[in-house]
Amino acid sequence: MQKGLIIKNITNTYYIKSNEKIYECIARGRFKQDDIIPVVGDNVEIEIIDRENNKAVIERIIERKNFSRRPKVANLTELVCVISTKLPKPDLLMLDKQLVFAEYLGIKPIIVINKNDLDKNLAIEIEREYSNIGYNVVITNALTGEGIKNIIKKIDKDKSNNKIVALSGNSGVGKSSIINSILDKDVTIAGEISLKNKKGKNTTTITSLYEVEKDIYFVDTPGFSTFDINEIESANLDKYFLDFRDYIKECEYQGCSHVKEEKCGIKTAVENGKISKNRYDRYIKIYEDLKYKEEHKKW
Ligand SMILES: Nc1nc2c(ncn2[C@@H]2O[C@H](COP(=O)(O)OP(=O)(O)OP(=O)(O)O)[C@@H](O)[C@H]2O)c(=O)[nH]1
Ligand SMILES: [Mg+2]
Ligand SMILES: [Zn+2]
Repeated sequence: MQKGLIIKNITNTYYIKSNEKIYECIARGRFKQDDIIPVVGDNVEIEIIDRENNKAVIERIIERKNFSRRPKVANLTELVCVISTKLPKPDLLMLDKQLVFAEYLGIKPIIVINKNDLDKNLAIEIEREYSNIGYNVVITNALTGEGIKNIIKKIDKDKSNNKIVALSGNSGVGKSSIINSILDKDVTIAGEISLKNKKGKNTTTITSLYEVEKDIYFVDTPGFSTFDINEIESANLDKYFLDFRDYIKECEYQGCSHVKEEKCGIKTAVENGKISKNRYDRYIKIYEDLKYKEEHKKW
């Protein structure tokens, strides 16, 4: 048995990187029975069945550190949350949702403010707001490459594990442009088609990992610009707002939702200017959205 990483999945075929080779694999039938299917990002054990043609079978999925349902990816280590200063204008509600999702997965978010050429002052303003909370923020121009290397610099390289980095952000903010700029060339995995075509548009329609540096992979998730946060429970949402953490304990009621309750530490912190009113308002929006979906869920 040999360990490997699923770098690509097309329906029932998996491409697994193991000892610097790519194996074409199928999964053992029992995974389906157990209602678990291997996904890109999974660490697996494989048994080689045809050494000449690099064919193998997935025998075991090693326990996942985290899992995203939509898009399906396992073991993310970093989430790069991208917004742009203009075209489209910054969607901070979406940004906060993605930051919350990163906390939920237990991974590090990196905020990228792209298209700094279109409104530098706005980029700096947003950078200030989020770095004050404690987030890592990088300002970029994906067309010139300015700031792009700083994204890679923010990725922890201390651990020996693979880094699996996903980008999220509304359509048009520049995710593909950022990946292309990082790669600085058309990257191919074992004869795989290139990540971009002449227009720089994504041509792949399957989830794949692209190795941008040794053991640092970027996930390409075509068809998904942002991660679905609906699996987060509204009651846990406050824990994923970093700037709320110090004040939750001052709420009179345990399980305070910080919406209508009196004697709420979060509301007091907003009044005293310790938490930004805008962040609080976005918390309420996300909270009510999750709550509504919980109440209208069809089982
Ligand atoms: N001015 C400017 N334009 C940029 C920058 N980065 C990307 N663009 C342009 O913005 C447009 C959208 O960029 P994409 O990289 O396709 O955006 P995306 O986030 O991948 O969009 P989807 O794939 O639809 O989710 C393209 O026309 C890019 O050339 C930038 O830093 N400055
Ligand atoms: Mg794109
Ligand atoms: Zn409260």
